[in-house]
Amino acid sequence: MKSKLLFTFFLFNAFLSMAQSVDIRYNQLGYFNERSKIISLTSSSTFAPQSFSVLDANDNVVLSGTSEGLRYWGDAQAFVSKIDLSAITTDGVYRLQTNNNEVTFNVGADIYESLSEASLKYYYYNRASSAITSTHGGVHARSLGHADTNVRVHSSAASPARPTNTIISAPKGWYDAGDYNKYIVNSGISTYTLLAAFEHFESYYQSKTIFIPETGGALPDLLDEVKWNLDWMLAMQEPADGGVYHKLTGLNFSGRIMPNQYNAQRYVVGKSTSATLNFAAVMAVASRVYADYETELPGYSATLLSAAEAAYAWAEANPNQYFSNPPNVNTGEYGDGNVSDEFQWAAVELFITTGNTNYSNDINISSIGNGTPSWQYTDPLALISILHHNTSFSSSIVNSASSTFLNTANTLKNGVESGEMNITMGSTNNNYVWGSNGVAANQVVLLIRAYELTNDDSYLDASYVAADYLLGRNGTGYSYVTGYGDFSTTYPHHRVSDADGVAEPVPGMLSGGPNPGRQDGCSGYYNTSNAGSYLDDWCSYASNEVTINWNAPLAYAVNALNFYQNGVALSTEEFGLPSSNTVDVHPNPTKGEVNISSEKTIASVVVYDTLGRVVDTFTETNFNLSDIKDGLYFLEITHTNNQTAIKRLVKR
Ligand code: G3I
Ligand code: 9MR
Repeated sequence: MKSKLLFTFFLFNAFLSMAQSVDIRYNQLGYFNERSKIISLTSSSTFAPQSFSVLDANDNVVLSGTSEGLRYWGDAQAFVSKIDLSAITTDGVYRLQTNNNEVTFNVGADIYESLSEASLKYYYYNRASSAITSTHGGVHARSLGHADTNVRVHSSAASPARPTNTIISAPKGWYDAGDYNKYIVNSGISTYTLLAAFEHFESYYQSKTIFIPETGGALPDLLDEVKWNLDWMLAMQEPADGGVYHKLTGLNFSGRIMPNQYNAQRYVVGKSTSATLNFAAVMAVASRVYADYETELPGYSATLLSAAEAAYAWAEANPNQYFSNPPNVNTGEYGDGNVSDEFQWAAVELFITTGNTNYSNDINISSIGNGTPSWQYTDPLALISILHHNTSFSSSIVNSASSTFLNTANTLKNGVESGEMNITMGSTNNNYVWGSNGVAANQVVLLIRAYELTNDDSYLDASYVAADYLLGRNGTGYSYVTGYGDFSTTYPHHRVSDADGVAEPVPGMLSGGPNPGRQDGCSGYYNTSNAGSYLDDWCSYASNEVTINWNAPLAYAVNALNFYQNGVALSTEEFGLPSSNTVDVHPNPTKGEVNISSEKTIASVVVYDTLGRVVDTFTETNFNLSDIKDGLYFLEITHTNNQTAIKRLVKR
């Protein structure tokens, strides 16, 4: 009898462990207190709805229920069931228990604070021509690699002014990725994305510090970091004709060594229309951003603009010089046989910066497509810039850009709200490519832009939920960001992280992610599905490399989500004052003009920025803030009876 009982007990346990194949996929950094909190359960076979409980730090059950109906997620060849924990709005550490499984998750307001810094700091770690100091790099300090002051002109790039083997100097810039090469088109979209982040959230980036050697200087840190790459890009333009070299690389990829150990001759290779137009667009954006820093960087903005204009002229004269690797060059190709999108993007940026009709005449709005941007497909960048700088364009251009843009954003939002996995990925074609996590990160950026365009909070909520994908709620359960999450990418195809003798990889790097192409031929992939073709191993350069163009949308997204939520979190308690719904501030968002109405008489209004600094003080109820930076502010409105109300105000 006893042994029969024991047997039943073993059987029961065996059953339990079989049933334990239902995985909990969740955002391993946490969930924002005021936003949706979606958890996904997945298994390769069908499973019954799971009952769940959420326990707080004192083991009190704060929520319980049953997971939603089972759905089949084709991209992962898996079954999924959703748990919605949005009802939990109190900050804290919680445990989610399902039938056979348990995870711990955070709820708070500063969920992305640290990642917002690390995702940007990655660019410092990836600097060419610089030592990484222990002051600024800690355990990841390293010696200088690649001065790049002795670079040869490859025969593919020779010109009358610079024949083959001419020595040029093109220092600085960021290493592209896990390799030590520098490629214009990929640098370009990365630089654009970071500059766009600055343009779109200027007040936030004014004070954002990432502890680089330039911190504390005259420029915001982000602009110092971006300048490191712009300076290199400028050196990639041939002064005699305005054409831009496609890349600066060795003839082959290096071995698994540190940058200072890699001394192979470097070359500038080929000139291409795609690189030259990409350069023109980025330099035009940079010129208008750095124009505000003329005192600090005299002449820099003008230098950037003339580089942009010379590049555009070269591309017009050489409209189809497509790049492919010359026979003896085996580094990344970044080829592109269609440059109509690069033409539109460059014309748009040059027009915004100069107002010159030569550029607007080249814009054909109906030819500009939507979708997710990439190093190869830049139309969506043109749409983003048109919509942010809408006052530079006619209403018919803006309306057309807006409906084209929202078409994509709505598809993405629909994927988040109604798809099997509540993610953007897969909802538009061909998302699971080499660098699919870059696609996912860019899709979060698109949702954020849709929110800014429409003021419709459902886009913002979707962008928070969509970001879960990168941090664990996905087809493998990995947080794809090094150093962040309980189960995160640890062995990226990143030569520095591999060769530096430090066990931990450089933090804050977004891995390439699932890629069913699996071109590296490595064994041990999680599985072979679209969303599962991932391998956390050095071997897997096709799914586990890190790059500047994938980290840029990550940085854009987590910084924006950090910015919005901190605004909410600061709210009234920050000032120890009551809020009020009887006081109305309008318009809100505003371009400058502010009207305040209240049932009682107002004595004064103090305007604070998000760091709590006083920006301005008024005694009137109608005033103008057009001279302050775009961003989030708090108005402390004091009445003559000393009653005070706090109101949020968005300036844009
Ligand atoms: O252009 C075709 C498209 O027409 C077709 O529909 C599609 C089908 O999958 O393929 C497209 O080509 C892909 C191309 O990227 C453009 O998206 C290739 O299959 C794909 O293999 C190629 O991957 C690129 C990879 O280099 C190999 O060339 C990645 O986008 C690119 O991010 C990656 O970049 C490397 C650099 O070369 C070197 N440095 C590291 C970096 C990241 O791994
Ligand atoms: O290490 C290279 C990686 O940085 C590139 O993105 C990738 C692109 O093709 O190529 C990697 O190099 C591999 C090469 O292409 C084939 N042999 C193995 C190399 C990696 O060890």
